[in-house]
Amino acid sequence: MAYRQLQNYSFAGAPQVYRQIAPRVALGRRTLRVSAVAGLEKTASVEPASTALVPAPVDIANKLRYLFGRNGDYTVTDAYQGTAWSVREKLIDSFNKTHDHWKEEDPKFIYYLSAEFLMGRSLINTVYNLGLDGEYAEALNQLGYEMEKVADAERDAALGNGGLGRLAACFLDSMATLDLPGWGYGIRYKYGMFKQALKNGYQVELPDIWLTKGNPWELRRDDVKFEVGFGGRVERRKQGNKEVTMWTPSEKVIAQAYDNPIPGFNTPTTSNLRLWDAVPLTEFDLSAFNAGDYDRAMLERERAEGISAVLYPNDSTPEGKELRLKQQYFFVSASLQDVLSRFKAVHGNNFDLLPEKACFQLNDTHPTIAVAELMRLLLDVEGLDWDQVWTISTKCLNYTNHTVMPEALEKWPVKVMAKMLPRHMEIIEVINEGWTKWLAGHLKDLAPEERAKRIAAMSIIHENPWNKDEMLVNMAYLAVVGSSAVNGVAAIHSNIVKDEIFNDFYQIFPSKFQNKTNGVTPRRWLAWCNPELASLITDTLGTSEWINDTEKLAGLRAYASDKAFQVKWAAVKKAKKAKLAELIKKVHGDEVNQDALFDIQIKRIHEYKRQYLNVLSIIWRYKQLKKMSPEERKKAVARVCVIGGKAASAYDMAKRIIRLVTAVGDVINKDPDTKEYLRLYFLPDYNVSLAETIIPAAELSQHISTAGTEASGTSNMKFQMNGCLIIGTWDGANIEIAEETGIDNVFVFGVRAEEINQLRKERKNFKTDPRWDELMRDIEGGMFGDKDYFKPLVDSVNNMKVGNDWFLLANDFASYLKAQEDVDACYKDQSEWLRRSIMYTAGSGKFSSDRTIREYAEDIWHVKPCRPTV
Ligand code: NBG
Repeated sequence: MAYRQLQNYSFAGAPQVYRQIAPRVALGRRTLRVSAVAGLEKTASVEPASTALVPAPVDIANKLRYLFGRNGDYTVTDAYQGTAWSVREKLIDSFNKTHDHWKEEDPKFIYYLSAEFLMGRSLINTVYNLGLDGEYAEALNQLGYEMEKVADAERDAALGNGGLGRLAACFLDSMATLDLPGWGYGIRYKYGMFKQALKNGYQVELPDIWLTKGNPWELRRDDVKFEVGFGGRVERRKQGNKEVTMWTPSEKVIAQAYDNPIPGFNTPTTSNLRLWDAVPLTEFDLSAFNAGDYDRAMLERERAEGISAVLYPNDSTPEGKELRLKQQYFFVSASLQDVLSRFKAVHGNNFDLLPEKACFQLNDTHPTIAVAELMRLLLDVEGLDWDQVWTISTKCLNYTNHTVMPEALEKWPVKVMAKMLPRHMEIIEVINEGWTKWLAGHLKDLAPEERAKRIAAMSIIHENPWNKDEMLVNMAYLAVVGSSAVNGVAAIHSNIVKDEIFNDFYQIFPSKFQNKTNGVTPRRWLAWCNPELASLITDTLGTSEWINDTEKLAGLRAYASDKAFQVKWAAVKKAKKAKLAELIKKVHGDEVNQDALFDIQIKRIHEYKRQYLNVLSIIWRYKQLKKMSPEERKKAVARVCVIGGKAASAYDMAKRIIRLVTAVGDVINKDPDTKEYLRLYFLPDYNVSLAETIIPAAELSQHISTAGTEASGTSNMKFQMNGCLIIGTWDGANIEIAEETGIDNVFVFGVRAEEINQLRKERKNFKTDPRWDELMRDIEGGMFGDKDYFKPLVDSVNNMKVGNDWFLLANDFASYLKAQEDVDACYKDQSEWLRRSIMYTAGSGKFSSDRTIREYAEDIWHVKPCRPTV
């Protein structure tokens, strides 16, 4: 590429002062191996020396000296920083090789659009995935550090709320591991998921300031920026005999790209998560500053930065917050512009080819504005015709539904949308007009009244059922109409999607609907977080191939009843329990009985997930223990119960549940009669890293949602992989886990999804169990203090004049206690318990996200592996 062009490319739009120094800097760049991703041609005449040539300990010391000014006397955080910045270079080498190859091959790409990516920590995952673990562990040893401790100094990247965001992270790992050309696209939130602390047993939320020490795992792409506009007006002008639409936004920001390389395991492929940061169009309003108006001078910066500042916690309350829509449009627009600009660089304006080169997966409704934005870019910016654009767009887009909770199926008031995105609102109106017209034709055989009813029920724009004066845009309907494929995330959930949530649509387009049962990466969730179990499995199977091919775990079934193997299996679990005990000691100051059954429930706090039901059973256990003689108690199964999870800041009932957990724990853990036999701890600030410590140590885990409410669950799969038994309802992926593990090995209880509607209607007349009544009286009567605070919680499930026990805790209570008794009986027979535990891991092959991603690639994306040559 000519030098001038390079100069223009890199510095277009840069302030004058930078242009003056451009020649020097640009010359400097010529010596670099410039990545294909940035859209630059290679100009390299000199190859930089790879850090692979520098021994790792020296490289770590170099990084500390030249990046941080440290000269010996390192802290653990230093050791982490030096290691991470050193590993980063190897990651970038792999990233560049992959992207050079992909640029050459020009395969079809999958773009995973998600408002959340819950990545957790990167160091361990990166060194293991790149096969550098031995080298860096040794290097750290030479510097006097242990890899595990050093890795602990990393802050979690918590750019997600829970399951949906973590799923996106697992998917990226699998896409890279399977050599699938694909990127994630999202938002680089400055503040991730809030940090949770406890104050007197109540949740308090603190900001997650995760970028203060820099982020070695990202690369800012100064040459990848796009303008994103909001508000303003739409005009039409004649151009020749064509009418063109012009949208003039009243506000504009810049989306600045940051790349986060994603290493695959056992492959040279390193793919990418591109996150967008919002920055102002102009740095600073100098005229306002000169006039002494400092506030105004800063205003644009603040307004822009506000867009990518915080991750929204997923509240149970309906969201109507404009900023959230702004965030959604911001990242979707930048991502689509980015993809189209790369497409055009190779294929010019041959947009009919787009569906063969790109497809987009909408992770829930959050990125659904993509339907209108892709239309707008192709119509208004590229000048294509409506019909052509609609065909292209629907071929490129697919939508995954992740929840049946009506409050999470986003609907935006037409007024809000029209003000913020006037052109998109027009486009959605035209889509809806075409859609409802088409429907009228399709349903022509129905009686007029019935037809009108069906059309109204399927209209993308509809009345707010709670406010007749307000019209809403139903984002899920927009996604269904505007996509090629729609999928649920577990078999039962996909059936609910077809039979209930989108049944009208399913009847019309049955082949559009699919199931893709979730999965989790066996790297992070078994091999890297439980290396002891991983090496036992590898030794036993005689191969580590199971890490890429989890179906091979089935080979463990042959050892499930083998006593010698059970002893080894038990020893690993014991070691992991000791680690969790250490953590409990650190947080709560208590020693726990490490021979007790470790019983865990970790997930977001939500009424449908029923942590409350778990607490009720713990109180019941406590009361039984209290009644026993010391001799009888010795025969009881001791339990250490752990509950962890965050409550959305505005979710009042969830916060009360947390307080109930801590209040019950305060009583139980101090009681000298029972504390040997029962403990309950709330572990604050549940996040990915905490899960990596807790899950390997768990013996029993609780997945006890009301049947039909948990779309899939993914922690259930992580527990299963780590040989943890499950007590659960017939819900989400529990069902498939039970099928793979052997249903008799799972403690299943509770009513079935098909019964729920009827039972809800009859709940008022349901005859509650006497034990339930007793517990309600205990909590209401102040057995755990805070009685006024707990009153609404009791009322929500027990006072039918106030709450309606929507999640049917009372209906499942008795069968839950029975299942808990079965757990105790089984635990007393350690050999049987261990047999089951082994059967869980052996049956977890299906739940690798590699399997899930392979299915998406084959059935929805039609994207093929493209592996760089080493
Ligand atoms: C969650 C569901 C889980 C599911 C994950 C991943 C949202 C909106 N949904 O059951 O509650 O496992 O998505 O699919 O976070």
